[in-house]
Amino acid sequence: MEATAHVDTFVRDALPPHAQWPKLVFELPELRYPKRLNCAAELLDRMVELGHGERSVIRTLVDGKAYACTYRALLHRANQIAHVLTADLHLRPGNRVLLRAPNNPMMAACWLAVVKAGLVAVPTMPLLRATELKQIIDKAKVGAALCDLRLMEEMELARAGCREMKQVLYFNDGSAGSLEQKLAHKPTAFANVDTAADDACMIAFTSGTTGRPKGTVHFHRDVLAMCDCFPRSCLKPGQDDIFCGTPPLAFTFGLGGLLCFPMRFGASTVLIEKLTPDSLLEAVDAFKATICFTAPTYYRQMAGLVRNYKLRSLKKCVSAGEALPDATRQMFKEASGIEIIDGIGATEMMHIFISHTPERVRRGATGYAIPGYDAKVIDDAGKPCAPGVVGRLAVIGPTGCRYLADPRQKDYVISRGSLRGWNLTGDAYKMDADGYFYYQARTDDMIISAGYNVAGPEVEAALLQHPAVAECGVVGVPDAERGQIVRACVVLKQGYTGNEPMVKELQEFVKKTIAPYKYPRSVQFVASLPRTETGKLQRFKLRQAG
Ligand code: 3UK
Repeated sequence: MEATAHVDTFVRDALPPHAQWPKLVFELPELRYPKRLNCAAELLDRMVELGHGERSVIRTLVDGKAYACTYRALLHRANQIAHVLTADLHLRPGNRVLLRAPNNPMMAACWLAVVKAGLVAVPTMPLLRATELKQIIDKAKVGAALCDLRLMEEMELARAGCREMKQVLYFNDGSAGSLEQKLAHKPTAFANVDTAADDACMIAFTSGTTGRPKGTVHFHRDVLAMCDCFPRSCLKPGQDDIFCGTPPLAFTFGLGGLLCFPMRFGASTVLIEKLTPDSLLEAVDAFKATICFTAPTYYRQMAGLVRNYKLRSLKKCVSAGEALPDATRQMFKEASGIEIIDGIGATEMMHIFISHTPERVRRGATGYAIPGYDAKVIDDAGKPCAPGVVGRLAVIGPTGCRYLADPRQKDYVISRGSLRGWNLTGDAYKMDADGYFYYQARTDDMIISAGYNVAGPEVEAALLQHPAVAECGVVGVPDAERGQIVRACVVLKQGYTGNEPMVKELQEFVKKTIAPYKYPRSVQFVASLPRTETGKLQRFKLRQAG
């Protein structure tokens, strides 16, 4: 490794043992990075040097009115915050800083400031509670936090239980002692810390549904690699694009799609704190957004609302976080004329590694391994499966999994044999002869009923083709006779009634659409489905519910 710029080497010391590191490949010319690199300087200072200073970078609503901030204004703001971090909070390179806010300009400026100062950002989802925050603070030994004033309550509860957390500054707050007040008199220039390309700049915690959260360590180089892979080969943005969408900046899907990608290309991003399918469409219209990032459930709901909006500006839509059912893809295309770009990414891998351009879409497939990455479907012995055979997804590329001091590292990165250094995402996939990958289920979500393997998402995809079904989730529930049976939890569209004839109709519909043995023996009608902040269905909650 290159000489670190970190004075506090806690993160470097808590990286996995070398034998368990992912193997990285940098074959594409655009991925050959210098040994010393500060990714925030590349995304911000360098873009101003290249002449983007007076162009808009962040757009938002202030009291209902559109407002835009330029690259130069963002640079000045981030530099001032960096001075507060070093001069007032006395933080030293390598120290961790918790970040907590909805998607807004200050959250973006704070992330950039932390990274410019050679500190390690620990972004957290706005909805996390004190117990979850405390686990993260303890695990990453976080000593300082920058937090939106409106998220103060849980922050203070967490802080009270953590001796480690010594300093918290609040922002979006004009009062004495706030971050805004402290930065106001700081210089607008800052000497970025000259970090190594493989110094950590961020710990992203997984939005895991079970077990203790895992911290994934990402280097300065990884942030640029995510910008130089999926966007360059699949999304192809230009400097006039306006990005918009829902994923939190604390989720790497959102950090890339709503901050780093637009900045890498000199484009701009719309940051709005709370978005519903309706208000997202409104924002697209109001800001003339051209690119949208969100989860499949949003596209499904937006398909029904699109006709209320003009949407003339919108050109490209990216879906990730969970499988995009083909029915949703077709519904959205009929309503908007846009072919959604699906992509699978993971917090461990930083961003998307299998995807496609709109022209190269294949129905039912997530896509192909994007340039820079390679992917295989393997069996339990680690051998590649024949086309069409379901197995475990393994991937390799310029980014890979490094858990912060966690024995689960050996479950994600293969440490033996010919695929040593490849990442196992925990997904069951199959590949066709042309190298397109078809999502089946999470490997631990496969339903085994009377000896048959059933993938919940396949049954969901079938049900979603029925005109009465708004949304659904399919899980396995214990059954004395069959081990497990397939249960569908269904949200019906308005005007349909969840009664016995409807149960029968949905069951018959599934039997006609896919192999009959996969039909849901149990159908429950529910008002809504439990989802995470990132739009993922919480299957464990469906399994637990009666
Ligand atoms: C699932 C998908 C099918 C899959 C993420 C884009 O979701 C992201 O990261 P997470 O760590 O979850 C990773 C897991 O989510 N998944 C994500 N996308 C798809 N399954 N089709 C998809 N298109 O199980 C994966 O292993 O929360 C997504 C970019 C950055 C991300 N962090």
